[in-house]
Amino acid sequence: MTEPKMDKGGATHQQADQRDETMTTAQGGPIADDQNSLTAGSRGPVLMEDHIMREKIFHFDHERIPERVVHARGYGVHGHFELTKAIPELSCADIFQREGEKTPLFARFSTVAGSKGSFDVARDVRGFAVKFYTGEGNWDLVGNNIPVFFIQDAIKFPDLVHSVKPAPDRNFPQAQSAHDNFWDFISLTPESIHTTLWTMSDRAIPRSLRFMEGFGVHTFRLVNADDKSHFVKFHWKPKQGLQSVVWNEALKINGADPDFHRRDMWAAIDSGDYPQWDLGIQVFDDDFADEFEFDILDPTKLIPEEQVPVQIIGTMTLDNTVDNFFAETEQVAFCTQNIVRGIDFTNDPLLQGRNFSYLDTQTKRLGGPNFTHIPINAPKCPMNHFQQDGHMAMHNPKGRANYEPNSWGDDGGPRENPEIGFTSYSERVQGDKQRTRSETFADHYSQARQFYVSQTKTEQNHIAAAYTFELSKCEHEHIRLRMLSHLMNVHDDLANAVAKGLGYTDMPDAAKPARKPITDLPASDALSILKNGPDSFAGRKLGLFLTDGADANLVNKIETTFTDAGAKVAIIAPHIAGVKLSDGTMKAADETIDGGPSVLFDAVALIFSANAGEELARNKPAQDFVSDAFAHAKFIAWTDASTPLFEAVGVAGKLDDGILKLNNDNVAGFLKMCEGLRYWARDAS
Ligand code: HDD
Repeated sequence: MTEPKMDKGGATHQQADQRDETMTTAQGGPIADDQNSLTAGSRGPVLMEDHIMREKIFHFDHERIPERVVHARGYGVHGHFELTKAIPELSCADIFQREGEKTPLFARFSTVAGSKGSFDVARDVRGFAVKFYTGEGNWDLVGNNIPVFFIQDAIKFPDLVHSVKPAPDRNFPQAQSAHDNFWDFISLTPESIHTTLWTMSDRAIPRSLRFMEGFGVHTFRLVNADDKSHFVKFHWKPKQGLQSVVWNEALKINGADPDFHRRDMWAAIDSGDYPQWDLGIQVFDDDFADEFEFDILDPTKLIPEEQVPVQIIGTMTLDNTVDNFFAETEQVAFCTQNIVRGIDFTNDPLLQGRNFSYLDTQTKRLGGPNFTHIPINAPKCPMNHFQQDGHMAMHNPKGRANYEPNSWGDDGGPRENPEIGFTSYSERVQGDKQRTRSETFADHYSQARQFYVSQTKTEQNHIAAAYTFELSKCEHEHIRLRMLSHLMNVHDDLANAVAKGLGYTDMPDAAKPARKPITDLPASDALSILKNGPDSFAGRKLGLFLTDGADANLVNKIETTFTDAGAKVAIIAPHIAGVKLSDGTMKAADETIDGGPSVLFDAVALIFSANAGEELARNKPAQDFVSDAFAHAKFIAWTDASTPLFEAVGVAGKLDDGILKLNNDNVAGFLKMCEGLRYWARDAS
């Protein structure tokens, strides 16, 4: 017999060499016929003794495990973290000691509210969870793409999640917050208002998982070898820059490609365009914590980067897709309590509750306490303990000792090690046992206002439009008005814009704040997406719409110019077989007009032969291609042949500086324009 083979997904196969290619039962028995059940005669009943068919169907019946109660729809990929700045003075964590050292990791991005089969570009928070397989055990940084959270205390989490998920009687709406239950809960929970500013912003509809930030949200501790502690907040900064889509576009993307984000991640890694994020830390001490306007234990607040700068200490590179989605992405079990020596918790009540919840949920989801034996969850450093048995035990110690202390000497198994073992930071704790929320958590509007004033006008408009959209989906007026009463405490402009959008002329009374909001917090540029976009089109995608006879020189020049700049070019054509260019060469298509609407691309170019324009002007998907690109403020390149199509959709009279008539000499100029990603002046008008 050969040694058992272990694949990445964790299956072990004990197969004789000569049977490597032979299909077997799970018991290893070779199968002669996998097409037909065993029957009594060719038209007779199926026999109970058909152990092959019964085993196969039995296993199929058990293929599903409970989906995550939140963050069910996710996409995981492998990568590594490279330390660029050692921080031994701050933390003795092994991962932070040696510059240039790489630590393997697994990252899973997710939406929160939708079920596993929902669509990718829902308006939602995105999960941003990273499992570092460090030399001293696994560290899970289970964050989001938004630095604040809806609630301050974990005891409210089931209510928050119930409110956003489909209502229990009708089981809709799926994967969205635009409904009464959600806004009813939010409007009765003022601590959530700040986070809704973020979820109503374009942060909640990212263009790609590659183009969003990540945040550890809570304040954690870094502890050095002398047991000196600093507070820390963790940040992930995408090297690709920030970018989101607009709401009308998101709605259409979900129809055109419900897998938009996962396909984008898969394609980027598959083509060697590995996404990268810098890991940043905001480090501060007790003095800062005492002076700061808000409580650093309150997860509904952030610390502006202008107040505590983000120091970059390393880079995460995602460079490998999974071999098996179930084995890796589904079975990965993140737990906030997975920390390592040198990192510690704080008393943030949300974090403390999470530390209970994740272990509990993994036990249920993965069926028992041995989920740490599954390869994706197992540490990659040595692991020795006396935990034993249970469902699916796969690491079973040899020998007699399964307890300690014991006196079996060298055969006695693992021993404690005070030198490198985990010790908790010895924070002084005292107080009365009670159920109260600290007074220092009571300001719910100031940072919401700060977020709003930090946005560009375009982004402010999008926020107001999003509240208007969501509240318009609420059937009950008292819920809409209650939300308006909160927005009045955030900013008059926002409240007035939403009231106007909803069609109200009389404003309700403003909600009574638990603590008077601070109205003069300075704007923080770091909070805006548009102020932090990339200055290149690299990693973005041009939709190149062609017909037979399109100018070969121009087409080839566009392709080379954009791909040389690190962008992708997708060819859209009337037929999937492609088009014959003016020089007689064939150009294969990636999409047809029906399957490749402009919402799937960051910018578009229309290169038609002279006689194709009239026909396309009567083609509805072609019309939508142009009118959507125009409505979504995209840069558009065209030639004369597009004129009838422009006329058909009313764009001909509105040519603006985001629309460029293309020739062989200005392709580079078009690329330069596209580096702006969107022509926002059109959006405003
Ligand atoms: Fe959570 C999953 C992030 C609050 C309970 N959470 C989950 C995931 C992410 C987050 C990224 C998906 C992990 C993966 O990809 O498998 N959660 C957050 C953040 C929070 C937060 C950033 C606030 C700062 N979560 C939170 C609270 C509770 C939970 C307060 C419970 C009291 N979260 C869970 C969970 C999940 C989960 C039920 C569902 C599936 C899972 O854990 O593995 O335990």
